[in-house]
Amino acid sequence: MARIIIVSNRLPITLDRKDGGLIYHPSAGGLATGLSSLDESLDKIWLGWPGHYLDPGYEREYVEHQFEKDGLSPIFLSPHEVRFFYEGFSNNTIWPLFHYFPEFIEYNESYWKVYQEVNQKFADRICELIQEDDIVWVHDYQLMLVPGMVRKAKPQATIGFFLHIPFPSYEIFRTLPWREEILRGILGADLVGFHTFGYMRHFLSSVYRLTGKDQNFGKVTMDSNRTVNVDVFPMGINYEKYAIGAPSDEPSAEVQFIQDYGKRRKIVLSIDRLDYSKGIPQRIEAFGKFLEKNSKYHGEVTLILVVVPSRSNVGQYIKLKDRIDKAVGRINGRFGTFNWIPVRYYYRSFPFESLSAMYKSSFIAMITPVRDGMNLVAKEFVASRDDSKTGVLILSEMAGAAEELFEALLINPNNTNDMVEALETAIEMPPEEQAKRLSDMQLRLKEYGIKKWASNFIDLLMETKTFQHDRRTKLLSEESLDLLTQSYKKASKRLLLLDYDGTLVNFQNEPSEAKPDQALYDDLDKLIKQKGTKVVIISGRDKHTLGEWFGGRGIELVSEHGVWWWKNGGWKLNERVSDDWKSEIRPILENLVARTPGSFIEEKDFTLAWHYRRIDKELGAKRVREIRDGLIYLTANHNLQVLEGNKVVEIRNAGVNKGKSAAAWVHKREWDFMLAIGDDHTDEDTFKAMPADAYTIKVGLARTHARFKVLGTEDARGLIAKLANL
Ligand code: GDG
Repeated sequence: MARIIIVSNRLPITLDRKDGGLIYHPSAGGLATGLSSLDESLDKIWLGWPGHYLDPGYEREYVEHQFEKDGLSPIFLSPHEVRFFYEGFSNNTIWPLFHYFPEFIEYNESYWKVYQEVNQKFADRICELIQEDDIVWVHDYQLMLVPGMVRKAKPQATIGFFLHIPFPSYEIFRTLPWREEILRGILGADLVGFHTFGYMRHFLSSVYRLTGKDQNFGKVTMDSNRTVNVDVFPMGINYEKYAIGAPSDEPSAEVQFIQDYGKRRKIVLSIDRLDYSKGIPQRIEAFGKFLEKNSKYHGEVTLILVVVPSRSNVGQYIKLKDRIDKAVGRINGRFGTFNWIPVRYYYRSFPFESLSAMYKSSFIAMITPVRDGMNLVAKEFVASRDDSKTGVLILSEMAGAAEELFEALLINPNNTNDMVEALETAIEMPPEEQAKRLSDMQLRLKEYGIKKWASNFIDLLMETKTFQHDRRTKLLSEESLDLLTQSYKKASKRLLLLDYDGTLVNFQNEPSEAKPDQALYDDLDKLIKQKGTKVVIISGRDKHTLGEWFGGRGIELVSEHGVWWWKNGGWKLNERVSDDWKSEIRPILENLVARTPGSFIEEKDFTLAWHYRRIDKELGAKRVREIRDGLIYLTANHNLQVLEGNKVVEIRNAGVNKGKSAAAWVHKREWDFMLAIGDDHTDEDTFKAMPADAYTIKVGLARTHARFKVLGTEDARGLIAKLANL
């Protein structure tokens, strides 16, 4: 039976010590609920840190045994690891960086070292547990290297990764000294998920700029030709849980107080973990200004400020707590009366029944983070108003949730006046408008809850895996390779048509750098020495370079896609083509180069090529469009074609293609073995020109007319070497 291995920093159960004994707190977080409701046909194993240090020995074994019954696999961290991996790299480097607080970032080599070690610890445990058909789902910023580490040890594993916090813009991300390692870690997954399209866009842009890997509809192809699918999955909540709330037969004293209080006063509710990303001091300040401006609401409106303790060992959080304490004191001291405390402030967490009572009894939820991956509190408030259809959500446009909850009063958390106005609008909002806004949001939250979020992710992960599998179905297997070599051996008249760039050698920034190496020369020499073997290199390269590299070695050469053929020790024009158009087109391309630093023109006899491998992708796309539009009349008049290749646009005579040359070679004599290898779309013409029983091999996993695929140039070269040494 297929299993899902969920991997997160914390387990859904937290371990603690009380009066010398061990106790467990179950975690009621959204993730735990969502994943527990996943497809029943999947067995689940949850791997993570139990939140408390235990010495190796009896206690650990006991806990492991206890947890195993619930499908939990604890990873124990030492106090040093917690300090450097969790508090250090995760919370003092990545958290501020990804939430746009550069002033709080600590770049520390020792943090990074331990972050790698702990990620490896998680990866090793996954590798111990994983079986064929298992799915691994890794969560969040503490474990960004894990997908890459598992991929290295288990290349065929099915791995998903979801980031719960924002992914920052490239301009911020690039400041991280270990930025490429982090990206490559995440890219070890088959599917990478984010809360919003904005985060996905930032991630893809960093991937492109830092690794050079481009995306196509969210799919990134890696060196190994594996595809990584990147997509958006806004996390939902357990809607029914909040809509229904806690059982009301025996409400606690606290719940009763909250309910009564809500009847007497208009509650503005604020709930967050203690964090500088949540904008708590700014919110208190806005509430103070609101009171200053609106004395008519004194005694009527109360801010209930719940701050849940978090990361209390970290310096920034201690300072923040102090700032909040003082801000609350100032407002209560200034506006409070004997029977009204303007801000009721709680620095602790509440049981679900109290939380639900607060959601149901408040009139306004004021959720104004300066940056937040999603923010589930906003969604929980909206769901909790399912029955009453009253209440108003004030939400920061910097929270991921704002993309879905656009009927909320959206504010900029750095604009105090904006927040004050929103409070005024909310308090005066007519009941019909409250109901309309809430119903629209509720409909969406009900439809896309936590269960759908989790199952959508898993379904797409499986689909991505199937897609990868399909792309690999044509991969040249050992058996096919054996058949190929056997029929090669048996044959006496063999034709080999080989593309050069991207097939026999890898691409380089400068075309002139992609030179043949000695091993390639040796193998080609051996091939042509085998009786009855004809080797033809069919390339888009200019004739000078191709002639310099391969001329006079007994290899047949075709350059510029078929314009020139190498015959009797020199180049002969094979196609009726002209180059009188070049003087008109060249100045247009030169102007383009002047405006696009990093791009350059390659001039061949009957081709002009504009290369843009080194320039920004978006700028490249814009320029390609300009070339197409700008040349439309000129190319029609001169019977030219504009062809987009791999980071190059070529302008050349229409009607010339590799397929024509290939066909000419195919029909030259009665071959009893034919092989064509190529990597890009110009080689598809060659494949099409070959008879059905010829061996046609595509380098790379893209769609092809070829019968077989190999992953990269290494495989193509391996095949050539094998034939050469038969
Ligand atoms: C990260 C991202 C993203 C809060 N106080 C109490 C309590 N809670 C519960 C809430 C809610 C959860 O904690 C908080 O979730 P958030 O989404 O607001 O924030 P983070 O913890 O920062 O989570 C965030 C999230 O991951 C999911 O991907 O949305 O952007 O930062 O469920 O109800 N629960 C109880 N008592 C409390 O006092 N019982």
